[in-house]
Amino acid sequence: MQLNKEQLQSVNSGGLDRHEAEFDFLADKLTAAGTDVEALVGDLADFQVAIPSWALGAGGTRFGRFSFYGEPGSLEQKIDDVGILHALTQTAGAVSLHIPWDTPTDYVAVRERAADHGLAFDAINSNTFQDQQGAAHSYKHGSLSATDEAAREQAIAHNLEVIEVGKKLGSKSLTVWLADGTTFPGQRNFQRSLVQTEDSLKQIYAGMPADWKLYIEYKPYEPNFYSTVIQDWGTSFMLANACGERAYTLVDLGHHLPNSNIEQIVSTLMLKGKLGGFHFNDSKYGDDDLTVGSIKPYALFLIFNELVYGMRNNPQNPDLAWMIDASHNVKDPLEDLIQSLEAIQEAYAKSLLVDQDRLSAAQAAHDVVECQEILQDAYRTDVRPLLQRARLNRGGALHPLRAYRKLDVRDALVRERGRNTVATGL
Ligand SMILES: [Mn+2]
Repeated sequence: MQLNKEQLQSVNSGGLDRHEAEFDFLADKLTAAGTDVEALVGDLADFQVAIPSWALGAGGTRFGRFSFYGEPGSLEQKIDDVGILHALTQTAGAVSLHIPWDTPTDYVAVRERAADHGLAFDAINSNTFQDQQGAAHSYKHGSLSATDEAAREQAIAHNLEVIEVGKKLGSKSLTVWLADGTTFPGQRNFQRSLVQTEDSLKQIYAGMPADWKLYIEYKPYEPNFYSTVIQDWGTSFMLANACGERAYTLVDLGHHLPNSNIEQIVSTLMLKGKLGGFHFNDSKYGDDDLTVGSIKPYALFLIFNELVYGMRNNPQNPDLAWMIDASHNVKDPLEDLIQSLEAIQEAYAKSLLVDQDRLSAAQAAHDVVECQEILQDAYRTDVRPLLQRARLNRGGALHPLRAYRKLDVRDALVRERGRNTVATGL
């Protein structure tokens, strides 16, 4: 299934006059305050976020899984779903695959299908957190950190195979997230686990093409509840440095202990030129995988403020790989992703409004109140007309969620795929 420009134009038409009025009102105000509105809208239109293949179906918890109707049952259908998101929002221009869940059978056809939707293949993800059917060795007691040499070799070989898949699709980076760790004190030797992991990552790094990047994700707990081998940004940063220049830390918003200062983490990493990728989601308690911006939108804005500062002031840091990493248990996955994309664009737009020169002057004058005012003034601005303009300029939907419902996209998917579907890989 594919949405075309005519369908979008017809659902947009009724709302254009109101949009025009709201945009002009906001643009006048921002221009008077010294903002280059056209440049800002251009920045928003250029901002693209990858959608992971596993976010297109209903996820589950360790207690159960309730599937959603019309879920994509193949890689081709997953690409179609991201195509729908991109047509509506014009900000989901890439897909992030997971191997072995998404191993293509026909690479040419898969590449053509993605190109048809205007999609690129972003970072590719390996999986050593579960045993695959017919695998010779189990990851029950670790993969890249395993003391069992055969299991460790198998995990390294899997990552090298994932790189080969990515090469054929045009990916330029590999993301490694390790579930390795322990659930009970004394279960394993911390130092040995770390040494093994570093050695494994170095072997994977050595197997990457010269224009590829390695992203090392971290997480403090879960599925192991006493220790995780790559538990925090410091450990990831240390391992990235040990691997080499093209290895970076990847920050996932949900992979922190409560109240961690994530904006300071991204700031430090960008200063050191070592922030490679970013996974968006939101959480109340832990790695909840909730819709971006649904719980702590101000924290998201503060993080974006540091990301924008880094993008402007830290040429030593590479362009970032942006991805949504979320799971949907009660919502239509596509509606949830539309909400997430909107929240990301909103936080980005607001952070672009922060007057960095004024903030710098207020900081120098130790005017703490003024510093807070500058940030909150940007945060309190309703930037949605700017997001709408960026989408319209690229031929997207004025209101993506309303358009999705008006065009009965989910019904069309159910007609095409059936009601009792389960997304592959979940
Ligand atoms: Mn993640």
